[in-house]
Amino acid sequence: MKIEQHHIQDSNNKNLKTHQDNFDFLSNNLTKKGVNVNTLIKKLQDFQVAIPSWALGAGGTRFGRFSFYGEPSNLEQKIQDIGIIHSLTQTAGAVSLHIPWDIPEDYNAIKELAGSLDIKFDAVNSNTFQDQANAKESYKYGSLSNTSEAVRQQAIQHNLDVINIGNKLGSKSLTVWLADGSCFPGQNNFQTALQNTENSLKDIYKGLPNDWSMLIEYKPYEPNFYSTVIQDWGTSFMLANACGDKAYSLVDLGHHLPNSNIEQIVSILMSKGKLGGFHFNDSKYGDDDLTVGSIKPYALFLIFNELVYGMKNNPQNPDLAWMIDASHNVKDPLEDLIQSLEAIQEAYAKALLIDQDELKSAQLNNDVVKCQEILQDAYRTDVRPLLEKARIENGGALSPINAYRSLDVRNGLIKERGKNTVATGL
Ligand code: LRH
Ligand code: MN
Ligand code: MN
Repeated sequence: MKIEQHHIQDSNNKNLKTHQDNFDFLSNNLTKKGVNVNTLIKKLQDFQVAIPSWALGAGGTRFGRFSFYGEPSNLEQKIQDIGIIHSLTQTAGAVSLHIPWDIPEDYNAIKELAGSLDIKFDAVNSNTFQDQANAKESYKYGSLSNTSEAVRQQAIQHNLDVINIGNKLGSKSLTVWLADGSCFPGQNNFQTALQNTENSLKDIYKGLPNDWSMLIEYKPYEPNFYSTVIQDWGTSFMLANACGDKAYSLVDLGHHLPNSNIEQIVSILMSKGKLGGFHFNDSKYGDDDLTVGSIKPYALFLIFNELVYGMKNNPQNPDLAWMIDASHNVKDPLEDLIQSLEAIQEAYAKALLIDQDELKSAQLNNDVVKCQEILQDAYRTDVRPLLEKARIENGGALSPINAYRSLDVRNGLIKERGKNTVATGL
């Protein structure tokens, strides 16, 4: 199923007048405040977020999984689904593959398909948290940190294979997330586990092409519930420094203990030039992988404030690999992703509205009230007409969710693929 331009135009035409009125009102107000609306719209248009290949089927928990039917059953169909999201939102111009869940069979065909849908291949993700069929060694007690040299070698080789796969597709970064850790006190020697991990990462790093980066993701717990080897940003930062200039930390919003100040982490990593990637989601308790902005939209805005500041003031930090890492059990996965993309763009637009010079002078005057007013004035602005304008100028939908529903996309997919599809992955 492919969404044609005229489908989108037809659905836009119904609400174009209301959009234009809302846009004019907002644009006038912002211009009076000194905001360059065109520059802002261009920034929104340039901000593209990768969709992970594992988020296109209905997610599950270990208690069950409920299908929405018509889900993709191979990589080609997954890329087609991203094409649908991208044509409506104009924000999902990249895919992030998880290997071995999504190894391309025909590289040229996959590249051609992605190219025709304006989709790039972003970071490739390795997987040493599950045993693969016919694997010689088991990751039951860890991968890059394992006490067994043979297991570590297998995990290192897997990462090198993933780089090779990504290279054929045009990816430029490898994301490493390890489940390694321990479930009970005494099970692991913390120092040995960390040292083994550092040595293994250095071996992978040696195989990294010059124009690639290695992104090291951290997470405090799960699936190990007593200790995790790369538990926090400090450990990730330490390992990235040990590997070299092309290694960076990756922040996944769900990978923090409750009430962590994620915006401060983002800010410090950027000031050190070591924030390489970002996984968006939201959570109430842990790594819940809920729709971005569904629980703590103000926290997301504060994080974007630091990202915007860092992107402007920290040339030592590279361009970031942005990805949504969310999938849910009770929503149509494509609608879920559309909502996440909207929340990301909204938080970004609001952060761009913050008058950084005014904020700086209020900070220098220790005018705490003014500082808060500046942030909250931006946060309280309804920026949706800006998002709409950015989208429709690029051929996207005024309201991606409404268009998705009025075009009856899910039923179209069910007709095409049938009811019994099973997505691979989590
Ligand atoms: C781990 C994680 C990591 C994995 C993905 C499936 O919790 O965030 O990024 O690759 O989920
Ligand atoms: Mn993640
Ligand atoms: Mn996660």
